[in-house]
Amino acid sequence: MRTPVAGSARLEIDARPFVFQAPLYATALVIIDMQRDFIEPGGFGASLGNDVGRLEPVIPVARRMLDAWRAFGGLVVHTREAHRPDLADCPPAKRLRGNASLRIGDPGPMGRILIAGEPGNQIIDALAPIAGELVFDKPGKGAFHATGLHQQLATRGISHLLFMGVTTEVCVQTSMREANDRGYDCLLVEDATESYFPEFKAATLAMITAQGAIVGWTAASARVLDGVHA
Ligand code: TIU
Repeated sequence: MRTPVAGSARLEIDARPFVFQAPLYATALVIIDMQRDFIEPGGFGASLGNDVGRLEPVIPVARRMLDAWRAFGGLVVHTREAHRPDLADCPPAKRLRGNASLRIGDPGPMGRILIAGEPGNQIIDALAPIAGELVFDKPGKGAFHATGLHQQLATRGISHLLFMGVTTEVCVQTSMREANDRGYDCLLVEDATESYFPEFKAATLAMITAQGAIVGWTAASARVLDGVHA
């Protein structure tokens, strides 16, 4: 279970483009879509023609961040990109887009692609949620679209979000922009997020922090952990 965080614990992170400050009790760690569908062969990411091995280096970094955040007693939120088995929450435009070898809902080696409850839809073992953490199935790329995330964060007094997960320029960036528009201060942990396309990751980090943190902040995981003053 989540242990109550001390009221005086705070973050002061040496981030880009400038320092990111927040009370620990008002900050949640949001882990986007670290599910087998994107990270292992035979899932949605691979069906789109991507080299899923590119995402692997993120796993130990995300695990270190998660272990530390749990030890600090901070709120943890996990998301999964997931659709209902009847696909009622999957717009045909999403299902039919592109030239995937397997489409959402098709049977694959890890069960039906991107369907809630299937083996491929599970968060990888290294980052599996524990009691007291929030888990949201999201039908869109953004974590706030058609989920109760905003309300759940509001009832817990959360105003600041640390983002990790995959993929940087798709579900992570979309979620961070949604959060920014809802009034959260957001920081993306640079080495705990990855893309199938390195140039897209670099561009995302740059555009988030440009124009005086127009979308938010970024920092390496070591800077984030150095910046927690419990
Ligand atoms: N295709 C791709 O890069 N990403 C997704 O489809 N979903 C997420 O980013 N989770």
